[in-house]
Amino acid sequence: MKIEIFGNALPAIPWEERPAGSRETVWRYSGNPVIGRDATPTSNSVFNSAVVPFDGGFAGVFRADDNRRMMRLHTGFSRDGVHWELTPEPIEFQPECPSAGSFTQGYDPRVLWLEDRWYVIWCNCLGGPTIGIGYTFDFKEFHQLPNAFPPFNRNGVLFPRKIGGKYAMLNRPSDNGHTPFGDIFYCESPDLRHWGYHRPVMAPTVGWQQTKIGAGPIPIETSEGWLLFYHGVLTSCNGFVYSFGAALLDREEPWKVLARSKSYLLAPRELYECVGDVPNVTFPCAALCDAPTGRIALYYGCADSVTGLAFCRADEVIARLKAEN
Ligand code: BMA
Repeated sequence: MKIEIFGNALPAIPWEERPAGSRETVWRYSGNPVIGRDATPTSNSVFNSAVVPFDGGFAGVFRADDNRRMMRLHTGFSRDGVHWELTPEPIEFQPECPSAGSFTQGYDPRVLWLEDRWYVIWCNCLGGPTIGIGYTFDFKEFHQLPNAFPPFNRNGVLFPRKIGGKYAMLNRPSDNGHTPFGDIFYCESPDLRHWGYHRPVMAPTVGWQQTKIGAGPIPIETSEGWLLFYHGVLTSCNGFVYSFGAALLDREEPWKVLARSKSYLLAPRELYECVGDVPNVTFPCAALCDAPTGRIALYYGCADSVTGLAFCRADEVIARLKAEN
């Protein structure tokens, strides 16, 4: 059966075919990492990064921890999605209500087109991690909405359209530290400012996703359901290991999981994924998709130090999910 993807054509998607002899469903770009540590004059590391098609090329919001080890968000631009230039100065958000949502530090951004503008959603700080939401029309001027929740919460991911007449978000209640637990929840809002109707979606299970899970890139709408890539964490003798897999969520009731990875799609294996400021981390925050062909380019943070690119095809990922369920 042909799977339909509800999205735009992106013929210029960065792309490399699966290497000869590989049986992987998700394969890495041969030129990884695509963004190194020194992409801004003061960066210590550039990793969990969010990119979108923009103005005939690509734009993004990048997590760049600086050499004071403060967590900053920077814009970046690229003609081909592979070679990036990051703006040296961090983004300064103009808050709508400073007491309810200002930028202090931020990390793990996601970016999406929703109705009439680009939204940025990230892990903001409010005495502890919470979900920050902002928007831009041009990737120059950024505005900030009130935080979605009080602490502690991470991995806020907006859906790219209203569902049941409401804005919809996945999120992951957490603690103030490195959080040895974590389920994905769904919530909705009439105005992107007031959030409620919280519903559980998925909990950790076993193996690579035994400790905690969190939504990754903005979900991709397909005729089989929302295709969600998500990270899962295993606790080893050496600490956390971040891998990622995928799930299919019901299109109109996304808290219903239709299928879910049992085996990971990508796990830390290459040197740049296993060695860095936090070893053994692969953390996807963005997915470009060319709807007519189903080609997907995933951007993922590697060892909390650099940014990598990986590729897959929607129909192959969905076929694998179905085979595992
Ligand atoms: C999570 C987030 C991510 C990070 C990961 C591994 O809690 O802080 O930014 O990549 O831990 O350190």
